Amino acid sequence: MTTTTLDYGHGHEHEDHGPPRGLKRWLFSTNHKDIGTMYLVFALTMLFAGGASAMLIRAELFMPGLQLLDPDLYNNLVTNHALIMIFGAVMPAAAGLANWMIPLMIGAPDMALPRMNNLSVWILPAAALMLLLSFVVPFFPGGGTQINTGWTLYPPLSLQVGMSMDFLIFAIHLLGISSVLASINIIVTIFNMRAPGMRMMEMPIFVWTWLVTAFLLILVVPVLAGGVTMLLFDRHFGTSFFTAAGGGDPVLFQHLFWFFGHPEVYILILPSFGVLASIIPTFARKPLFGYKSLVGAMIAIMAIGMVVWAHHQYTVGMSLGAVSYFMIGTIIISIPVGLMVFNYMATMWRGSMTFETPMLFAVAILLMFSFGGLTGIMLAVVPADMQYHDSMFVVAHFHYVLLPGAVFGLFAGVFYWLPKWTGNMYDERLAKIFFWTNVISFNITFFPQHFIGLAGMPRRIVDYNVMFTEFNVISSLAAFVFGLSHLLLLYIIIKTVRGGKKAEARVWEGAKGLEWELPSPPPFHSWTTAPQLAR
Ligand code: CU1
Repeated sequence: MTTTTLDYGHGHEHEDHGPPRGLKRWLFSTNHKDIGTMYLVFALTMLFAGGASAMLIRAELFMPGLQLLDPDLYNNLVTNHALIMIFGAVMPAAAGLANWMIPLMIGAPDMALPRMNNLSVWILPAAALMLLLSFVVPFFPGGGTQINTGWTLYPPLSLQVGMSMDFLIFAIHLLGISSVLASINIIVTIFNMRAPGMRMMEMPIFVWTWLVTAFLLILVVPVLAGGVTMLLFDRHFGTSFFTAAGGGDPVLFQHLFWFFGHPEVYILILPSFGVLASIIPTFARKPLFGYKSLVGAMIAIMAIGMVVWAHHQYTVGMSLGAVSYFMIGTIIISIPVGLMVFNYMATMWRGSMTFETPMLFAVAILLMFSFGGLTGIMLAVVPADMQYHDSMFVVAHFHYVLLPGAVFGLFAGVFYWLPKWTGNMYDERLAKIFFWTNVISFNITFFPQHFIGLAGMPRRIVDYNVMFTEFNVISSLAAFVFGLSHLLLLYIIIKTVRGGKKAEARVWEGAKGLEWELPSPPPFHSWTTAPQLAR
């Protein structure tokens, strides 16, 4: 029998038993589970960083005339809140679930490119440092002005920002490299590492959602990288891509940004919808409804989602033909998205449902996400959007899309899989308290913003008219509860990781979904014929 000697530079005499421990275990990790954990820890850290900026934003908007923050600092916080939540919290958390679950779901020993996997995750702290620098540099002497553009970084304003914009552009480059590497890894893993006999149309839907997401990322992230690189060239190297004085066009940047920005919404949402496809059959004790149509819907979302971007720019003065096309395309997207929601509801139909925390989140997600979808249709309509554009209504809309559609789905996935990851059961009572506090305070925070938006309160402005006071007070108070509720989430997770009741082998008692979802490899001949696989 051969034993492997692992030498990490210690020059130790003894044979090494097992994988490296301590810091080296994480630093040099090529293990999909450890890397998944690192993604999740990073995401949780960023959730609190992005949450802190949200708390400051809501504190500033608590009352008109407060002016706790300098207006540029306020807009800097708006910028950072978005970037940290999107690139720091949601995408890495989804990547954490992908790393943990995709190899397990397709019966692979690990990701296909484990060392690249290590690189993908360890680029993130560097990118976070660049983001942090972009935020704090203006506070040092000679640091220039703050990033007051919002995450959309539109020129000409972004051409006038000081050196913090350069740090931000570099952060976006790093985050983009990390995402593209991770996407390549996921695609190669899914195409090449499935258990023998497992066909594409037999993969769990979570794997499918990630396959589509990975393709979307590879298609659109380089366009954002190109856009911000052109911005960098305009800022420092004398080009005029976006400056009218040099023959350029600032609206070109908007097209490049939203060519990335709209599909990005699906990048954030699809992995969470994959989580729902795992959770709902388990707690409804029924097979997933309409597997093939779900795969088809996702591919349709990817295809149509890439050609509707300019619905974010109706007010820049496009031709009637152009805005009509983008309006119709956007409305058509609601069909495959609605189909996914329908299939999940049909899965629940006449199921013997129980409402453990993951399922509570799943049901709440379908309700609230559908509401965000409906306000999305309102915003897609050109003449109406002329009124809603850049109002708090838009803020309310996309928070109803992204919290239920992305963040809550990730929470649900964490609760669903924590017992599998840690071997311990989370505290169901505390988790339910978290669910209700979280979801109720979320709704009280964002629902009133529809009203003040429709009444004319603009977004990304540090102060507002007294007529909007009441709803802003309600929104801020609920936001503080919402923010604090995540401390309970942190407590529940730490408690589960450190111990607690041992999870049973079949965590979700009598759950049918788990059988096909987490295969302890069945005999190959039964792979395709097992009744659990027949959908
Ligand atoms: Cu969009």
